[in-house]
Amino acid sequence: RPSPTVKVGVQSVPFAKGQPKPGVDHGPELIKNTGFITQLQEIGADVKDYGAVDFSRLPSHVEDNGSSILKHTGLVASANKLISDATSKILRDGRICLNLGGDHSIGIGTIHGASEVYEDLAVLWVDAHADINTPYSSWSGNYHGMAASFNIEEMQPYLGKLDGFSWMKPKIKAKNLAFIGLRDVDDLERRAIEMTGIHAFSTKEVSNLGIEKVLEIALELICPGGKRPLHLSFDIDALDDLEVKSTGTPVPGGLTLREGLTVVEKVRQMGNLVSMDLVEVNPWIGTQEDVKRTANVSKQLLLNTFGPYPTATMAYRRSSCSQL
Ligand code: 4U7
Ligand code: MN
Ligand code: MN
Ligand code: MN
Repeated sequence: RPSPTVKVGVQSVPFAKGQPKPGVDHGPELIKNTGFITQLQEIGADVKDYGAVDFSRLPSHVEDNGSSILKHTGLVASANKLISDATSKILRDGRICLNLGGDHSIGIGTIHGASEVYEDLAVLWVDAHADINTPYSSWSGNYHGMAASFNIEEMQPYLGKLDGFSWMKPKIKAKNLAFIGLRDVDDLERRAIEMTGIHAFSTKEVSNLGIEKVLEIALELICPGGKRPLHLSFDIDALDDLEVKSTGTPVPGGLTLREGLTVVEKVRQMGNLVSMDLVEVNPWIGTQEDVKRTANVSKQLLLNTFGPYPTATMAYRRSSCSQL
């Protein structure tokens, strides 16, 4: 149980060009409008809102290199430089950096920024997808499906030289990264995982072992004894498509909300979280009801990550006790 004075810095990262569907840049707004910041403050957390990463100087449109299927390489590269710097700044203020996406391509910058400040960073990547395509293996050309590759040392030989990314200093070791929730992985991504030795727990492992056990194993592998600083990259599509409909690439058969809450509770208990992404929430997808539900699920996740006690669990206990 962390001290109630957990210090968090929240930044909106309204970036959508890592994938083709409009609206994901409005994710931060939707999540903030749930009032989770005020609610955390009311239960004693020290939460500061840093506003949005300033993309105003990015060109709104850059012509893509027509000979490549890769989409918006230049924009993704320069946006992530800004994201990396903004993340480092919040961490140097002594706060846990919470990044509200935006599509998952922002993970390139958030993890980079965190790894600049914290040496030996471990990464827990909770997602239906492994996001470990490279500019050569990706068939979609969407950078949100390549975001994990960029910061991994062992992946560098496969990335090639890309215009705009020369500022990056990749510092994450494959053995310090774990995936949880995988159920839609491309063939070449599977090869990348096997080749580099990244730890991967699919939804099959979650049903076989249970989420508690999976987390115990994964966290002990990437940060033995809880001693390494941890970045949690939480793609909302890790959760089942019945829980979360307002996201660009939903996949059936995912984690339940309770399993998702257990992920963040375990991470909180370990006490070494330094930064977190919550990404791929898209309020322009689904019905009004779908959007409301997705927003509420996001809020529950964040309350359970930073709240001094597991709110959902307590609420559940209270209501079930009253029935005894
Ligand atoms: B997300 C995909 F091909 N693998 O590369 C790709 F299936 O951030 C999907 O996890 C990527 O939502 C999904 O485009 C990216 C595809
Ligand atoms: Mn995903
Ligand atoms: Mn993702
Ligand atoms: Mn997605």
